Amino acid sequence: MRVRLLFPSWQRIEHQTHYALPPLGVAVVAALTPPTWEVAITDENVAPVDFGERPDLVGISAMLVCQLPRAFELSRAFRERGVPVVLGGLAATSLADLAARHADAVVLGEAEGVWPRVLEDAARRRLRSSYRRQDLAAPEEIPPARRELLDPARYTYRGVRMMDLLETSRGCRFKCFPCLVPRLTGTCHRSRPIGDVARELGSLTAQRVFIVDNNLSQDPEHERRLFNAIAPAGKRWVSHPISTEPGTLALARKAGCWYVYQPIISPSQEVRRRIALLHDHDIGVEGTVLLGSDAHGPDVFERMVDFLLECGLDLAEFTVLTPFPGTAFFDRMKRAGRLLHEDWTRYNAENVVFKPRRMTPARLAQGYRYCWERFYKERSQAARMAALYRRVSGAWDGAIAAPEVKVVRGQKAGGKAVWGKAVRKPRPE
Ligand code: B12
Repeated sequence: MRVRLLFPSWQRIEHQTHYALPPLGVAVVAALTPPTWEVAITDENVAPVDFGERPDLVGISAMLVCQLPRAFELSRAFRERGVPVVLGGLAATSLADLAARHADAVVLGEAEGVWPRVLEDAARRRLRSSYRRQDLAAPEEIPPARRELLDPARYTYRGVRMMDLLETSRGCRFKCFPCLVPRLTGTCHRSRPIGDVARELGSLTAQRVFIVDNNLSQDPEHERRLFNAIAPAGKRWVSHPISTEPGTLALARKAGCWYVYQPIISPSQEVRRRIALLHDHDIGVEGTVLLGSDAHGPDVFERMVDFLLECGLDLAEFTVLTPFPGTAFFDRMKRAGRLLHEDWTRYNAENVVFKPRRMTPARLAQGYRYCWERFYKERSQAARMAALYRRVSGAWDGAIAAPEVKVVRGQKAGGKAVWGKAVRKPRPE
């Protein structure tokens, strides 16, 4: 029996650098596939889907809601050819009823403990319409992902190998209002056995890694043990927030912490303090800046950018606050009649999809563009990125900031913003 797993493409955000990372969800699902099934993966972001293929089952992963419409198109194409389709992933779970209308079966939540059962039913041609385990997966059940099914040569940016993804835990005890994760993977922090994580990290072929956990600072003692255990792998990694207790920061740096994402919703002393502490430990900071909260008026944009520049933030990713389905924020906006539409392709944090409280949607959209342009006016994204690369290794400087690479921000190619035109052959790290 053969199963093909698909990761649908989605429209990239104009101002962001356009790159692809090897998807983790499908690689974990592949690892959960029993040996009686032959499994293969297509990430449509880097390779075309072969519609001529006739596997016994297609599994489609929808992580972002803006991926869902494409997931449904792919599903329809295979079902029309007589191939049963199972949908799974965070976005499919958060819009379960809609997803169920577009597939033979939907897997809600985690695949651990469920996927082998789906395959058994598929083999007997007795798929149920939906599958969901009652409890959350024990962290020991999370297998090492089958990344070898994804071709690393396809995941490069300007010739440099992109990061591999790794998870060390699931769930999040912080219930931040715009975040989907606690609702879907629980508010209990489930850490994988540290030995499993260290082994998996050591086995990665990429030198740089994105640790995708929601927040590593949820259990500071575990965090310190984790950092000690992963240090020998010699990788450089990026993550969501870590503890800023100085002892832990020193350990993080020794363990290879390169930069961390810092959510920023308002200019505050706490944000300033965190950035300074991380910089003191030679760890970079990329701000994920959310614009359009109920507290934000039309004056927020200028204040925000001035503040970020003054704090010396390394990189900023501006996002329009978005009520993603599955969050309490979405429910609140819907109840209040503040959603402008439910066109999921536009729920990507680049478009205004709800009525802000203290300004018009058009003003928010304009302010969002202003922030991108103003923050990167004096130092382009490419220059800032290059500076960040220099923090990890001089070896990468040439690949990223070579003088002959002419970087033209905002230049359009086929409707998309590009950074520069240089195309290089992938080089080993
Ligand atoms: C990695 C990541 C990214 C990467 C994705 C790279 C890649 N190739 O995968 C990048 C950096 C590109 C990214 C971008 C964005 N992201 Co993101 N991202 C994540 C993150 C941190 C991890 C996802 C992951 O790998 N998890 C680990 C795997 C193992 O879990 P999983 O995918 O859920 O898979 C499990 C199950 O869902 C299931 N499953 C999955 N697929 C399938 C398929 C089948 C057939 C079955 C049966 C089961 C199944 O089984 C797996 C094992 O249990 C999540 C947060 C999170 N913790 O999940 C946010 C998250 C998915 N991102 C989010 C957001 C908001 C964004 C951005 C919009 C942010 C921004 N403003 O830029 C952008 C996209 C913008 C754009 N248009 O380009 C939101 C989701 C929003 C939404 N509902 O659409 C999340 C949930 C973060 C959050 N806190 O809310 N992201």
